Amino acid sequence: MTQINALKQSEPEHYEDDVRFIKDENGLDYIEIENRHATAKLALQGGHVMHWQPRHTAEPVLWLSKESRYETGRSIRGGIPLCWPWFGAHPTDSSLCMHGFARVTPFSVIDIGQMNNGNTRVILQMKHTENAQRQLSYPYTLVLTIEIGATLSMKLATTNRATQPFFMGEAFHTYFNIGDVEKVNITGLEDTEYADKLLDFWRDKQDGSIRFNQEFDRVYVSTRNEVTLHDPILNREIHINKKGSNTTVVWTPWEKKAHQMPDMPKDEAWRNMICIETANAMENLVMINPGYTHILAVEYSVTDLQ
Ligand code: TA6
Repeated sequence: MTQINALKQSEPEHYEDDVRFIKDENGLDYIEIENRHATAKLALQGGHVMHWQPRHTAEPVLWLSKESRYETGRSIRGGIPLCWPWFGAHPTDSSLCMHGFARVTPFSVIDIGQMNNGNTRVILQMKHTENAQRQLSYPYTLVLTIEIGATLSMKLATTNRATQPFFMGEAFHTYFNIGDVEKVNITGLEDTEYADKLLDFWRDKQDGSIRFNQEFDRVYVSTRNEVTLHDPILNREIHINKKGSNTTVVWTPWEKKAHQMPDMPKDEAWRNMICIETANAMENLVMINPGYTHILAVEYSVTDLQ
């Protein structure tokens, strides 16, 4: 093993676990986490994981727009936005915001602590704000459990507290940090049916692995497959393993659409992100019976290539 690899692979001998609570000038709350396996940062608004970097890999795993705005009621561009209780446009009311309201709703900290394996576990619960109640009057609880270590585990638990069934859509709308969108490829969705949002939801089957040379926005349905993002520039693979999800969404805005988005940089930064989203959408909506809980779960891991 070369000296550099030896340094990169080694973990600090004695590392103090560290959790810092921060409030910014807009009054938004964040938690910064350092443990012997990784560093992370999350915003309490939206239960939004903004940053995660295992110590063994040279670059952050999540992409975060340098033009993102950190304001009450506005979603952060990048990291892992939560789409809940619908994915995409609201099924019947187009006046409601895209991807639901969870990503702009404050979460409270239920628990945070170190685990025996050195990981840090954070448990957050979405608050019942007036804005949330206006958009969804059902009684429910939404709890997000995040485990930060050499892997990143996310579990979004929806409990139906009503007396009738509850239908919903959801996603971890994850932005991955990559070397160049024209150089990466995605495996695990071969032969999977998709709806192409750029072709009025035209249906087709994925032919081989996924590569990019233009805007791409596909909803892969009825798939529980593990997906791997191969990045020859950052010399790593990112593995996405999921449970409780039957949909995987893949999206790059490409240059024109990226430059039309106010919270996306106007330079070539769009090349350094790809969204691979662990979801339940379209024909994969989830029905939760009264008193039951549905969990959307995903685990991210990174393999550094020699
Ligand atoms: O998941 C892909 C997508 O639905 C795209 O169509 C695009 O709208 C993207 O989400 C970002 O949505 P946002 O509301 O975060 O700007």
